[in-house]
Amino acid sequence: MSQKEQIKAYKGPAGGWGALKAVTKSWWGSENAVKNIRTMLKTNQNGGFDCPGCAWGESPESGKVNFCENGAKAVNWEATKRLVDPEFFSHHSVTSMLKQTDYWLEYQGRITHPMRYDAKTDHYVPINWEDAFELIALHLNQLESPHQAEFYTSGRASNEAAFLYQLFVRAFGTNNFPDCSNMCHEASAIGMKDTIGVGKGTVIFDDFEKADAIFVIGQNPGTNHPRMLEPLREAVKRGAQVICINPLKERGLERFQNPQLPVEMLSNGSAPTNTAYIRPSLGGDMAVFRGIAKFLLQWEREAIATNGKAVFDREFLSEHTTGVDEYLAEVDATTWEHITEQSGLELSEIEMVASMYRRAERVITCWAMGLTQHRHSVPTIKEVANVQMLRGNVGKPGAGLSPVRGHSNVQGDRTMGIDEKPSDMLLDSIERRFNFEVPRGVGHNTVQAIKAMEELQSKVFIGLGGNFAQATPDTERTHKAMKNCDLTVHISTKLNRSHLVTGKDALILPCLGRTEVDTQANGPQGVTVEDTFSMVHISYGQLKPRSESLRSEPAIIAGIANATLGTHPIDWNWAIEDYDRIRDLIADTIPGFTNFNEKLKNPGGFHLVNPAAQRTWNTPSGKAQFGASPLPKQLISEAILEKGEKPDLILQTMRSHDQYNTTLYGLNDRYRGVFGMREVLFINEADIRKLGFEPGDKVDMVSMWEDGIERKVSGFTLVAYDVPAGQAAAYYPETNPLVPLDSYGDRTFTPTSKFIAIKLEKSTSDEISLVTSE
Ligand SMILES: Nc1nc2c(c(=O)[nH]1)N[C@H]1C(S)=C(S)[C@@H](COP(=O)(O)OP(=O)(O)OC[C@H]3O[C@@H](n4cnc5c(=O)[nH]c(N)nc54)[C@H](O)[C@@H]3O)O[C@H]1N2
Ligand SMILES: Nc1nc2c(c(=O)[nH]1)N[C@H]1C(S)=C(S)[C@@H](COP(=O)(O)OP(=O)(O)OC[C@H]3O[C@@H](n4cnc5c(=O)[nH]c(N)nc54)[C@H](O)[C@@H]3O)O[C@H]1N2
Ligand SMILES: [Mo]
Repeated sequence: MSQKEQIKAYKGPAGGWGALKAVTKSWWGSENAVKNIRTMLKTNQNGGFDCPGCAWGESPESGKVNFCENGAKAVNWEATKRLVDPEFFSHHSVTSMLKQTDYWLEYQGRITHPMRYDAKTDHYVPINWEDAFELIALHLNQLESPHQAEFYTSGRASNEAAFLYQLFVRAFGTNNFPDCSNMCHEASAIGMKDTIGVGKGTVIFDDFEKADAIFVIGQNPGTNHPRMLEPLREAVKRGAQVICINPLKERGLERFQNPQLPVEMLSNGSAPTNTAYIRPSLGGDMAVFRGIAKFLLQWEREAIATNGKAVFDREFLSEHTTGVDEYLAEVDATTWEHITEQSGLELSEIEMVASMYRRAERVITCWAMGLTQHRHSVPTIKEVANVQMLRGNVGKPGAGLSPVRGHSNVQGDRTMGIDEKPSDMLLDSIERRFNFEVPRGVGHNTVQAIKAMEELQSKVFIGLGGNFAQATPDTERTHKAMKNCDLTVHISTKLNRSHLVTGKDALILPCLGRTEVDTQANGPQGVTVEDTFSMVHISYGQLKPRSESLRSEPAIIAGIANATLGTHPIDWNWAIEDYDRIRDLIADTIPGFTNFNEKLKNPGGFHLVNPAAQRTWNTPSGKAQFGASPLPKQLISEAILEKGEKPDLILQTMRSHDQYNTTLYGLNDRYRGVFGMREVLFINEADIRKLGFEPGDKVDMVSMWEDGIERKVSGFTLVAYDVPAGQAAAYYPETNPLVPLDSYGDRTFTPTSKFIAIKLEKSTSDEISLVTSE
């Protein structure tokens, strides 16, 4: 492909024929087409399986067949006919596979047998399940302390798997639960807990139909939550405001054509998905919301002076909140100059958005990684909550806070106790139910787990799903840390780079995917998940398992637990004979799950009550609490500035349309007009020239950090793109080597993947970096 063919502006709406074409292609591409169409139709329907894509929810009443292009890709990717079997491993040494791209690795298909790394031959060789479990038990039981093991979880694990896993790990004796959530919505959980007393979103699907205004902040739903586009454009249609805050003009946030509406498809119609679009600097959102608050305060004072209509919801403020005076004093103390400088916006733009906010009686604020992956993400999210509270936009229909979750069960995993800093309530409850002394100390999060392995303190790594080696920051350093381990274990569906970054001993344990029938002693089993709106529902796999040797996640956890702990504190093998038994244990332990099995009979599942949505505040004061933080003085680390260096650009790392986190379905990014390549840097054309380059040139990126270590990726093509000056964007995981391990959010430890200070250099080689660990 010539460069001209690789970079082409995309003119159509999001969704539409492009999406339908992509779905069809993905059906054929999976080499399992007919069955997939049948199973697709069951996605998100009662009796079918839950889409293994994103965590967006549906109205249980809608009864529609709900799926999207990227959900189809996720299903087909899992249902592939290609197999990674023992013969495959006999042909490919670990060293040879390390030279392949991430795309190639996963494309090889589903792993069929448990495998053990043989360092002498540098090949993975088959091992039977019982021997694999014994090997893990041997390693775990010879540790000096249970805190020398790390137990990672990715957000696809079901509630049943997650509950068993945390019970096993706590019975083993540690709270070392690094998880993908540490890199994802950690700031949302902390920020909301501080303010409204609960770390989950307060809205449900139906609220979107009632809102007068919806904010979509730092989120790209056209790619990452496509089913969200329909409620957005419906909102625009009925005259509500949809206000997008994003430095990039994302296609899905501009226009959408619904592939499930024949008339619209045939007439090639499409509808707008926003009524206003403002484009702040990376990390400038707290300043935007501080600006909105400052306008509201100004208008409230004018209203008081003229006896006009109140701007604030005074009743809500006095009855339900504390700290509003301190907060407003902080708003007064923030200067307009600071707000415009940090937000990168004109004051008139903030004023426009503030007046839209003011005119709406019911406002929902949605956000994702653009807000959570910054150093000051917790105060940013609190600022969004502050603004919402000023007008009582929490705990009433059509209004609320809506962090839009990533992985399909990332929220459920936390509910089940995958948490390195568990509440006493959870621990007390486990102790009461299972009669053992649970570990009380705070365990390791993702960043701390990497450091513990680096320092040889942690010696065993077990991953329940995910791709730890590639999803985490500072790739070279992280790979070295993992290689220090005595044992690495990955419970996975597909081959990925984490399997190749082996400890002295290493295992791959292949599991069933959510699309597959899970048969245990008492017959086929369903598993449950919780979506972003706290709806819990059951999911039944439909496809025949890709290999007879696969085991379910709960069965694998039970195998490891049984080998390590025997029948303490439960008979693990008994528990997995029928997952109703696991759900009964959950019902006894986790608040909101009483009569769990009974409640699941309800079509569409059941809703976990969110106290804040009912205006009950589980905070120390018993009220919703304003947080009064000053805006950061500046966003770039002081230590970098002190060195007298200035970055060329601030880089954000994001997802293309053809990927699911570290899983790459293809090399295109249709809506951004990039085809057949991923090593691209989106940058403003004027910036390209200012820095002495031409569009299409190849560059190396070097990130700047306090420790003076050189972090570099090579061979990225400059793409002239509509990005605000001084910013750039590139894909993750290729850019993860640039993210310093110590550059993380205050209190969250979330790597600052949306704010990396970089310099550009003319590319020294034609080679592109593959993110390998050689
Ligand atoms: N198909 C598909 N679906 C997915 C995923 C996937 O990889 N593929 N991943 C899943 C997961 S785990 C997650 S967490 C979600 C992720 O969903 P998103 O958060 O939508 O994912 P990103 O691609 O990281 O996009 C971040 C968006 O925020 C904008 N942004 C970046 N920095 C800033 C900033 O400082 N301020 C503002 N206002 N905007 C900013 C970017 O321009 C981009 O549009 O999606 C989930 N769903
Ligand atoms: N630079 C940068 N880094 C980031 C981000 C970013 O925006 N920028 N985003 C962060 C975010 S939001 C997240 S959530 C993390 C994601 O981090 P992870 O959740 O660790 O990564 P994934 O790529 O989702 O994991 C993919 C692997 O999961 C396995 N898998 C798939 N399905 C199943 C299943 O059903 N069961 C099991 N056991 N395994 C399965 C497959 O083997 C596949 O290779 O990455 C984070 N890292
Ligand atoms: Mo995520």
